[in-house]
Amino acid sequence: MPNTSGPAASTRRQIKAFLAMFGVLALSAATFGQVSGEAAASPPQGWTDTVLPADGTDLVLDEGRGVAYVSLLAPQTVAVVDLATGVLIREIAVPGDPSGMDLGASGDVLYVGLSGTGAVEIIDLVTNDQSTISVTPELSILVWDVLELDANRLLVADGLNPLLLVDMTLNTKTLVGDGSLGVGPTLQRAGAANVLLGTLPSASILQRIDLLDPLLPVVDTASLLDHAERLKVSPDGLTAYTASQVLQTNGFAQIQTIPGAEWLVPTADGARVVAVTATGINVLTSDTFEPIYSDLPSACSSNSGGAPVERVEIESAGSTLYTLKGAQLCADDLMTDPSPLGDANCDGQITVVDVAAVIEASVGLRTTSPICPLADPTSQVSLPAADLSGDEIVTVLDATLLMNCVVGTSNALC
Ligand SMILES: [Ca+2]
Ligand SMILES: [Ca+2]
Repeated sequence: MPNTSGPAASTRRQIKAFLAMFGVLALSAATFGQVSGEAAASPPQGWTDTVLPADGTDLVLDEGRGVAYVSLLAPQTVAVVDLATGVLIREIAVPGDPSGMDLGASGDVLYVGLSGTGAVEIIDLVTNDQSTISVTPELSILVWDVLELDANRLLVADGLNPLLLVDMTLNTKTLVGDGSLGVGPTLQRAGAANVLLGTLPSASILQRIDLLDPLLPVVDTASLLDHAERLKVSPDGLTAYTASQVLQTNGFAQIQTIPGAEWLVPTADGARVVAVTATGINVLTSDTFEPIYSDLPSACSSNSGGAPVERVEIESAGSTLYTLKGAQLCADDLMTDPSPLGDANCDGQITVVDVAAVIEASVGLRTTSPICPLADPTSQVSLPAADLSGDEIVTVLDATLLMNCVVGTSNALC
């Protein structure tokens, strides 16, 4: 029930008087239109989406060199793209169809699975030397993915068989795992003790391999998951993500589902999870899955038609999301507050409604929130959006500055 008397009502009368002073109370928000366009968070400054010579298969970020690697089947090359600008710097030719890739822990070696050739290409990123290791006849020629276990050992997957453990020092090759592995496994490290495999949608199986046992046995299996091939693992190795599911690495008990998510990607600090949906990007806390940002427009989201999203990666600072979609590599800024200055109620428009909200906040009738969207848009304002004066508090000065914006009186802020 709304307040009709007492201090709150008195304050509301003062607010009405304030607004009336500007002669705007009777005017609807629509009269003023939108001062600012829709909230936009992408792409990062200086970035132009990359158009690759062919569809990409895998995406690896090499932040040490400030580049991304994209494997390109048709020209049999690995594209090297500048992470800051999106410029295609060069292509590295490989002797086969490049599939899954892995950047070694040293940061100086790129492993590239070669489908159709039954081999792994090892690219020394310091010297640019290349060498090739055959993984047949133990595996088929359809090498799908490769993962470095340590500087001497690789795990290699083809579409159908157990994995192959390649010891590059001892020059040995050993089949590991078991014959029940599903089709097209994606390999991901999960902490020091585990490797996870996520397979293609036909079975969509997750498996955990115990690295502490020399036989590398499969110790956990879960099936019929939501796109297990989109497997991601939290930095601490304890949480696995499929397209829309959050699971414990150990045993695959489900922690949470995120309806509508097509990809779930944890940030390197473990604090956030980015959910890519058909309509945009949501940033959530990783513990309680509370929204931090919702429906950021994506430069390359899967709703824009054409090729499916093949890979999604976030760089370690958590500020940029890279999306490989067909022959396009896109980047989205995840850190920009999507609420423009003045949009105190986080609805994407700057109107007289925001002025009223800021006045209410200035007299204690609303609390401030550090982020959009607001948990309760009727009792909160976004502090970054409401604080036009930049002094970290919301006062009547902010309301005055905002009113100037809304009525079209220019100031430095609008
Ligand atoms: Ca607004
Ligand atoms: Ca202020």
